[in-house]
Amino acid sequence: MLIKSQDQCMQDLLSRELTPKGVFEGRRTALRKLANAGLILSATGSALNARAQSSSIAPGGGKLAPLVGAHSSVLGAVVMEKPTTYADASSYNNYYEFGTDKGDPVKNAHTLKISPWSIQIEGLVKKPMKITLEDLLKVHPMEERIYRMRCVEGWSMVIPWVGYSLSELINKVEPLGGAKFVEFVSMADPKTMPFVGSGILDWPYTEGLRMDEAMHPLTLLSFGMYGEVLPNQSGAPVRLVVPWKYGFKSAKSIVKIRFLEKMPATAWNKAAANEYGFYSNVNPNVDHPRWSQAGERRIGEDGLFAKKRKTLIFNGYEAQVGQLYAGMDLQKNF
Ligand SMILES: Nc1nc2c(c(=O)[nH]1)N[C@H]1C(S)=C(S)[C@@H](COP(=O)(O)O)O[C@H]1N2
Ligand SMILES: [Mo]
Repeated sequence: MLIKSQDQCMQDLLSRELTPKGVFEGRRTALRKLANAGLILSATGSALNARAQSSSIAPGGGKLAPLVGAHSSVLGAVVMEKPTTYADASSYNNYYEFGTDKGDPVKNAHTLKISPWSIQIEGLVKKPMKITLEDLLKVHPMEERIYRMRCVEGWSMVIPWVGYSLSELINKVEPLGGAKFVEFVSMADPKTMPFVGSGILDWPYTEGLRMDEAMHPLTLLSFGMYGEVLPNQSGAPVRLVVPWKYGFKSAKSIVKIRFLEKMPATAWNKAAANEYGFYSNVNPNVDHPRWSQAGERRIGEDGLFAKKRKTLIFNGYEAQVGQLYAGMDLQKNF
């Protein structure tokens, strides 16, 4: 995991904005908004800059600055693997609201209306609030984090996200003592999302984390990837990224966050409880009932007949998150 300084990050966003090729008007406007929000922050972002003095490698043929002594603010979480290309990460997606084929979201998600946007925060918190996207962007300086992403289906990518730790937002709303779980609710608009209303899942798409998982610094509230605002198919304008769990835990296009005493139901758990547990930590030793989880196909890297990579426990983040599950039976709490 790499974390870039605020200034570097916004410089990259701005320089990308000046790139004429492949940058269409809608993205330019959105990008300008994100950059403006970031620039307001940069005056107060010096603490972060001191903590994470780093820049980043150029992922996926992008225009980012070369790596200069980068280090992570979460020790040991540096991913040295080659990032997936932007083309792959933005065209091979799971976003069932827009269809179930990997190529459906990129084709269909242009209808997603990402402005205006806000997240309703409610439940067991001292300060429930409806926070607009503009205010969300200002909660904390943006960081770039390069994470592995492992889908439960047996494929993986390496993606440079832009965002900040979800804990920064959680601290702002001051959870009450009784809050033990956090639920995330995705947008579900049948007018703009062709598969909402289909029987595939119980819409809206919902996910959940235990409070300590939600507060873990690796858990990212993401607004961008590859130095740009999120494309719609990747969960614009704001999504979760929980890198040690199967991809479906990382809910896209979030409109509501609820703090709860009890473990919430989740969309995939409701659809098939024996296949998709609440925890869904990446684990090569716990097979899916219908397939092995011991290996994975890295998108863009493997040919059709190439050998799979070995899947790592907690997706390679055991040093950071292993202690969250100390003493737990991971076969039972899958
Ligand atoms: N709202 C919503 N969020 C979602 C999904 C979805 O269908 N709807 N798919 C999940 C799954 S299965 C995966 S693997 C990741 C994929 O993220 P990506 O397309 O950005 O790689 O998003 C997750 N978040
Ligand atoms: Mo997935």
